[in-house]
Amino acid sequence: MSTTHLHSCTLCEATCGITVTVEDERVTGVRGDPEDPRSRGYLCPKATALADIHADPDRLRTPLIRSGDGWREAGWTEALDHAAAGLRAVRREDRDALAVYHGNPGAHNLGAVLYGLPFYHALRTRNLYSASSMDQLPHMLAAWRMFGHQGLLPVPDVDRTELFVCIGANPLVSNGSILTAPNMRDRLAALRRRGGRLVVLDPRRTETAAKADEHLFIRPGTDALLLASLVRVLFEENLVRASKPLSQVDVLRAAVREFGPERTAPVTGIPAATVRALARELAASPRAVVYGRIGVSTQEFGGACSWLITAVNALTGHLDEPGGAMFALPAVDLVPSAALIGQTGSTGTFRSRVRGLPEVAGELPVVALAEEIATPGPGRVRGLLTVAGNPALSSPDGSRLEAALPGLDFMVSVDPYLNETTRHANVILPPTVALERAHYELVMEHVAVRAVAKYSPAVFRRGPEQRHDWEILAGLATRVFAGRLAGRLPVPPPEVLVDLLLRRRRLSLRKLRAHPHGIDLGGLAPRFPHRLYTADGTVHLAPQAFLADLPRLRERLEREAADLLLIGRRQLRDNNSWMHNSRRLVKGRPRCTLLVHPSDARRFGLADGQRARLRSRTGAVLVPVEVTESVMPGVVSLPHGWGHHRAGTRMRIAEEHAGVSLNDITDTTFYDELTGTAALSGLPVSLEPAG
Ligand SMILES: Nc1nc2c(c(=O)[nH]1)N[C@H]1C(S)=C(S)[C@@H](COP(=O)(O)OP(=O)(O)OC[C@H]3O[C@@H](n4cnc5c(=O)[nH]c(N)nc54)[C@H](O)[C@@H]3O)O[C@H]1N2
Ligand SMILES: Nc1nc2c(c(=O)[nH]1)N[C@H]1C(S)=C(S)[C@@H](COP(=O)(O)OP(=O)(O)OC[C@H]3O[C@@H](n4cnc5c(=O)[nH]c(N)nc54)[C@H](O)[C@@H]3O)O[C@H]1N2
Ligand code: SF4
Ligand SMILES: [Mo]
Repeated sequence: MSTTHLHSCTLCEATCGITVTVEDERVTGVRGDPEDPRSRGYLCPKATALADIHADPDRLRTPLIRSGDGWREAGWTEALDHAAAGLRAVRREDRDALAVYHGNPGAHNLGAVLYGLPFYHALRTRNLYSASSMDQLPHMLAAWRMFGHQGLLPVPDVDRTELFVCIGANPLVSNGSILTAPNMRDRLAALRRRGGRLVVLDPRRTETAAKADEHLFIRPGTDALLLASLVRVLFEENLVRASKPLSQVDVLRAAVREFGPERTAPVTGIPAATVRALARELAASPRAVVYGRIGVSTQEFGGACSWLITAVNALTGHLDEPGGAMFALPAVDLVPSAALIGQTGSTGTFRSRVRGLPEVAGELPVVALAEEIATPGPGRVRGLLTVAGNPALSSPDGSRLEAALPGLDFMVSVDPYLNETTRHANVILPPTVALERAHYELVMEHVAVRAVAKYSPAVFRRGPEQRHDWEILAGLATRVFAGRLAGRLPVPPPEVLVDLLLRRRRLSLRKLRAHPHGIDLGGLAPRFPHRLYTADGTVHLAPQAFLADLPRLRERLEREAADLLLIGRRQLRDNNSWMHNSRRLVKGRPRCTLLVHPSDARRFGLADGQRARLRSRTGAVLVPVEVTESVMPGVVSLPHGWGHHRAGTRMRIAEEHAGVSLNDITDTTFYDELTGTAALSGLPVSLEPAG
């Protein structure tokens, strides 16, 4: 007998509504739900892989405890007791000796959000790390300094804008980031149909750039210079048209004076006339928006980029205005709740032990993790809890981190796979996966172009031997804090908390169950001034911390740049590092290739298909070369998340398509000094034919 279930795909930020058909405990189809108010039937090829993950024989379903050189399966009580005892022993004398790293899928997981985050904070360790410092921290810091709250992340109003300037993002492949807007292909096509323009600034002619009206090749890591020039032209040509209360306008004017477009053009590669034309067009368009994502946040000047993008939007009257950069209003709004408990943002309240790197948003930057484990002395990290993260492949200089992990006294991983990271653990606690658990989208709703309240029950009942992330995290938390009492402490399921949170918007779980496609709560609308959290009710255009970073940017103007820079690349059928064990996602031509411009291929004596040695300060990888004009001269591109050849993992399909890990050659000393965010893009490299 076949049954049909409504759910949401939680693999990426788009959070598409899906219809899953099941026969005999097997998924027979995953389709887009045409009645989902936001995704309206859209799906990308990854959604069907939800079925592969569910059925994957390599996926762990019972805990593993390290035993000699191998593993033994254990029951949950034993595994949780063992894990908690190990964690307790590590933090007995020094709370900071226990580090936590939590990764990306945790943000798409109701149980991990509700039970993980409070647990990590309750551990009161300074050594709290996450994927944020390889991702959106610069956006958060800019939001905090400019709007008074790190959770107020601007979302481009893509459905109403007439000029979409997309810098360092490839939404046609990533499906949008800090932009929950499924089906970007149709949305961008609609923009052009209504006479609007799409302008893309990217060192690679991406899938999005190929659909744009204008694509500008920009040299990696120089966007902040271009943005400073844009701001300067706005002032110089009297194009400022602010519509919201702004402060520090004159300070900003003075700060960007030295970044004239004629001066930055030779460094960015964008001619001064183009910068001027873009500034005029932004100012003249009634509805326009500048949007930047990973390409601008995970680079040397990530903080400056995020700041200046918002400054441009504000100065041209496109902040909190239809068609501009706006703010979502989710059914469960965690922004005021966080403000209520004083969590609007922070930096520098403490520092990392070894390099003295400042905390941002309560976390230390991931570029500090390996050295905190490897450097001897008081305060050394001796234990690690990883939850939904694979820093061995995802974090800069991952191989160095891996080399440090055996030096830990104890490591626990909450993860469904025995992979490059979890193979170092003492205990692996495998949770259920997406189709086995209920979902309510708490996090992405804060960056969605339409607010939708949707609850989906699990498609499959979890096996009696399985546990959800929330059960595992609550099980660990109670054992770490309450010791022997643990088993007897009742913990409410996430549904109880969601129901409570929903009631503040006169919604309830019951009501949501009656509307299984989701309840549409409307699109983006102006939110200022009541949603501003600055003390004076204005947008701060020139926060001191950002001004203080400008000398570093000025130095970039004068620096002799390396002649070959590495950038990353996301591909439609990848999801960072962890979905390569799905046959349908990895089949076809090997995708872990290095894109090289023909002029560079000639210069380094390389031909298409040949293997090359790509070297950085930290290491080298051997990669097949793809010669193409889609990257700019002086830039090479390699996707991240590959490198599945490590011994001792259990992902048989991924191993057959191993590729190499880009993060084997990235560098923990290359980061944005303002925000601590890893600079994963714009890394100086060299290239030569391999043997
Ligand atoms: N060079 C380079 N590096 C990058 C990036 C880049 O662009 N270039 N991008 C960065 C970005 S933006 C990010 S977000 C990070 C991601 O960094 P991470 O989050 O560390 O890495 P992922 O590859 O997403 O690994 C996710 C892990 O979670 C596990 N997992 C999957 N589902 C679940 C679940 O439901 N519960 C639990 N407990 N575990 C689960 C998977 O098995 C896997 O081990 O990578 C960063 N690294
Ligand atoms: N298919 C797929 N979708 C994903 C993911 C995935 O791994 N695969 N990961 C998810 C995650 S965790 C995230 S955070 C989002 C990211 O979402 P996006 O940011 O949209 O994704 P990317 O494809 O990394 O886009 C970054 C772009 O920046 C460009 N770039 C690199 N360096 C520079 C630079 O210095 N300046 C400029 N202007 N551009 C630069 C790159 O060429 C690339 O096109 O995607 C999410 N969606
Ligand atoms: S775009 Fe693809 S991966 Fe992302 S939520 Fe939608 S179906 Fe899932
Ligand atoms: Mo990310």
